[in-house]
Amino acid sequence: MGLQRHAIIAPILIFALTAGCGSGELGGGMHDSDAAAGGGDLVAPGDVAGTQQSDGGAPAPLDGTLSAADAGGGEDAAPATDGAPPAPDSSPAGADSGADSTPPSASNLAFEEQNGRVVVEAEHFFENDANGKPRQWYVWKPGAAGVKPDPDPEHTAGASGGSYIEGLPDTRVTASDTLTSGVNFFGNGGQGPIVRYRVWFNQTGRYYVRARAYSTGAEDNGIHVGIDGTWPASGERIQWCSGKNQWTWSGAQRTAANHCGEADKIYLDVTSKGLHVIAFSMREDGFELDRFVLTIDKAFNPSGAGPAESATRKP
Ligand SMILES: [Ca+2]
Ligand SMILES: [Ca+2]
Ligand SMILES: [Ca+2]
Repeated sequence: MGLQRHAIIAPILIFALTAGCGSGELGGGMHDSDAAAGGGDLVAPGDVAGTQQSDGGAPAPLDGTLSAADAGGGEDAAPATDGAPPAPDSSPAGADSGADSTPPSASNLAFEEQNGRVVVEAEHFFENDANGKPRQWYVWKPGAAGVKPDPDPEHTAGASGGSYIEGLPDTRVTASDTLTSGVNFFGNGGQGPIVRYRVWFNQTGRYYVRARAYSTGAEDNGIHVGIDGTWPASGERIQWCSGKNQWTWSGAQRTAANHCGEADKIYLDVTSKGLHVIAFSMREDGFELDRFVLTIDKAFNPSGAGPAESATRKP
């Protein structure tokens, strides 16, 4: 219970999650400190696994309900469906207002890119896929119970829409904790649990990715991004080093030359107009994602909560 009670019990924006809520993972092993991420074997037996998600008794569980879609995927998943699917809502969520728009998960609605930019709340994915791993993306809302183990409290207070997603449980908190590839660390895009978003592009081009995350340590600060089921090298290892203990934007890529990330190296090439699926996959457990922006303007770097969320449309 620790977590939940800290939060501002303000409006319990429970937008019934439906199809998916999960949160995810942060996978990355080799981070700052990390030791080797190597391809280890999936050790971590049962302890870890998503088993924790539904710890009985806990009040208001993180609504990490798995999306019906991926229910079959991971063993861990035991969906805790709590609620009926929300009605699709195209109204953009207020950027900093704390307003919460209904996730378009129950429909085919896609966030629409306009003027070279699209902004999406991380909690508004249409699909939450554990990808067969003992980690899962969960949606945080004020007062949620959380999933253990997880060393830090919730951070809904400063999150846009009062909500964000996190990869849990988090068993690798410091570099001294065991790194188990495939369990609490996923070195490449697409290996770990995935959350997917529908985006409609009106123009093709190279879109730079800026994501807003909350890192409290050295093993919860990396994630991968991909498009249409592919995980290009330019989408691997988005990294956060500075801006600890607060919501911070990054579009930097962790490289051998700079473990803290090289600016503007994270991007996705959109080669056709229309509907595409943007996805984030866990690199390190304990990673927290609030929202993301795709922009053709390389010089654009969001501040604060960033621009208002993009409107949705039918594909
Ligand atoms: Ca945490
Ligand atoms: Ca971790
Ligand atoms: Ca958010």
